[in-house]
Amino acid sequence: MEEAEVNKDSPVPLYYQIKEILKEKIESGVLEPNERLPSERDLQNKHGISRMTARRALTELESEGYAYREQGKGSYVEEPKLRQALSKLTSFTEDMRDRGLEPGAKVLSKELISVEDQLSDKLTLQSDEKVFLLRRVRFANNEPLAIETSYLRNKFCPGIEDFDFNDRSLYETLRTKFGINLGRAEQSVEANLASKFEADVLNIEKGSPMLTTERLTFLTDGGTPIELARSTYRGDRYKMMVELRR
Ligand code: 16G
Repeated sequence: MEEAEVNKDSPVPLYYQIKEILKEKIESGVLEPNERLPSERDLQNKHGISRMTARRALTELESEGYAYREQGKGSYVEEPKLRQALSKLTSFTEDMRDRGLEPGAKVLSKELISVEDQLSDKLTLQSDEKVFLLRRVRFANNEPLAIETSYLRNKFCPGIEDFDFNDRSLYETLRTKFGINLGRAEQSVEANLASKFEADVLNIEKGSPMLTTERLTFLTDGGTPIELARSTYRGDRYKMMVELRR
């Protein structure tokens, strides 16, 4: 294969050029997931650069989520991030199946509660209205990816607290057991760092980058909120995609 060369006269730093060359190979599939990347020494010899420069290129590739390091062995190509299209109102189960991955869940907590303040306003709750809280770790092919916390207006789905959400989809349950069809949702995404709790549950380092979302979902009338979900996804495994039209 024709190799891209570094340009030593360019104002673009050498480590950056090397990183971009490797990124291009990963994105085009020339280097496949879990394939070994060239070592610091390989890069040094091949491009006539310093060891420091080679190391920096590899370290940055890791921090951008393109590579991972195996202690004493070298750097390897990371699996591509999972894309979540923000234009479609889909469930976690549907998102994973679309990608050929096996969705999974582990319930962390499940209870009927009364809520106040912001949450109650967003869900437009009446004063004595109960909310079903469901907090789950979500998996793809057994890898923990996210923690999702859903607050559902119990009056639309009385008895939902009796279902076992370790092995069933929430949206499917709403549809098939309660005849609830979802119409639209409003969703925000922001950056965060993993707390100790999130890190322990998701098996990542405390302080890892996370994408935190809040989704308010409405019934088909478009104006009645049914679910407020606050979820946090591993930043190294997730990419949120939005389609823009003009
Ligand atoms: C998605 C939703 C969440 C919902 C869940 C249901 C976000 C950003 N999105 O992950 O609101 O509770 O799907 O998934 O939180 P399930 O039908 O697979 O249980």
